[in-house]
Amino acid sequence: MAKIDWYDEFIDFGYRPAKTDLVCLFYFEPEEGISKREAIGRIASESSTGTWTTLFKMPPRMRALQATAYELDGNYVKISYPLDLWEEGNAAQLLSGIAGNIFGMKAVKNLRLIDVSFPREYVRCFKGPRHGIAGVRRMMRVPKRPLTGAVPKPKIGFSAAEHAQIGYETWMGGFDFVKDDENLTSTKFNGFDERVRLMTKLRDRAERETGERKGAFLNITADVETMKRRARLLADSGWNYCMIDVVVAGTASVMTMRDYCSDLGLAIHAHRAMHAAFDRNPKHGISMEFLAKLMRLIGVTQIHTGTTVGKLVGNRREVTANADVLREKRVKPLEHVLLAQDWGNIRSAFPVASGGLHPGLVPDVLNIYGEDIILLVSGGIHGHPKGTRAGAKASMQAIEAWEDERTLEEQARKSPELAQALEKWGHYKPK
Ligand code: CAP
Ligand code: MG
Repeated sequence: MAKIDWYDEFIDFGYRPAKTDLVCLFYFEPEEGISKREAIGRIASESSTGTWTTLFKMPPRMRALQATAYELDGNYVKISYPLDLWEEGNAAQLLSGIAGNIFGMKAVKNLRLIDVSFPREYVRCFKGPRHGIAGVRRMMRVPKRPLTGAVPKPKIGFSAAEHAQIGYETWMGGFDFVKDDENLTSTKFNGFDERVRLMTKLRDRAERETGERKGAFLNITADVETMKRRARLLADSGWNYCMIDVVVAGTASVMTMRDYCSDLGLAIHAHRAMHAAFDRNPKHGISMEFLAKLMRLIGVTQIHTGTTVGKLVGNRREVTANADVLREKRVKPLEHVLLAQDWGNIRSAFPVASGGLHPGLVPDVLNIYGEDIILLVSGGIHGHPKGTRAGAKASMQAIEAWEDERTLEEQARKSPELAQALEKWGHYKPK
């Protein structure tokens, strides 16, 4: 009988990846009745040059474009892809291959893309972040400590004027940034242009009154032409950042906006809303570590990476791995979690810790991340017994305590705002 499929031709345990190959690490579980070999052959085939059946004609040179499953360790497999499969500088095309049809294959019950090691030749075709951590620190004139910010809460519903006023209070409490929430763009009650106009006025006032640089992550997420118009308005109004919901906007539009914003001198705050739809189930989907890596590659300045202690999912191991992927020049491999990555000339990106934080949790977060972090304390400043400004002050006092290696309780003796925050929340971990 004629052979029906050729999946086994995508497996070679003797293969050693070339330096120019792109290597993926997957976790997989075959469907009942399917062997591990059958499963990994299908993953390698469907993500590269294969199809479900043998073909009448195939030019022999096409063999050189096939992916190879070359290392099997329990339910983990490494697959190597020749560089020529991939278009230079096209992250969307990459995802259609290594994170495309394979997630829907009947033969595979669960499949998770854990990490990808990009060869230098591939990395070189991307621009990465325009500023890097050092560039942002220069821009904000904050050489050392964690950078701080807050979202007005409740997350959507304020008028532009109310929003700007809360922003002003946040800045006056000592914070560097005011952030829009992910679902606030331009609404009837809080139009983008009006928000920018009012925020600009109050930013100028806060800068005059404090002598500090004040910034904002204003959410431009929309179709690309609208995002461009909003980015121009921000640059014309003297802002140095914009914010994009990068998962829902998609890699193609983020790449376009990276270039556009870079010409305008704008850094990009990346909110990851929707990430948990594909990274929460540890057996299936795409890891957060890889999303963070992809976003650094295509050039966001910073991206949300979890807190461990706050209200949203993400354990310490994952959060630390995310931070390494974003900040290190050379990422060390970690079994079943990370592959080695040499970033070459790509600049670093900031991790962002947010979600359910308050002053009492600040030292926990900083113990995990260190000081190269954007720390967002939102509900945890607006819920302060004395209001937003006092809440921001309390958070800055908590940072000071951490920097000076004092406990929060010791610091609270000379910092009344922190004392009030601790009275309300203590070290409470929200759910
Ligand atoms: C934080 C936040 C962010 C989350 C997103 C919110 O507010 O603005 O969207 O941090 O999650 O709406 O929840 P709070 P992540 O500080 O008031 O909780 O950072 O994990 O992507
Ligand atoms: Mg939010």
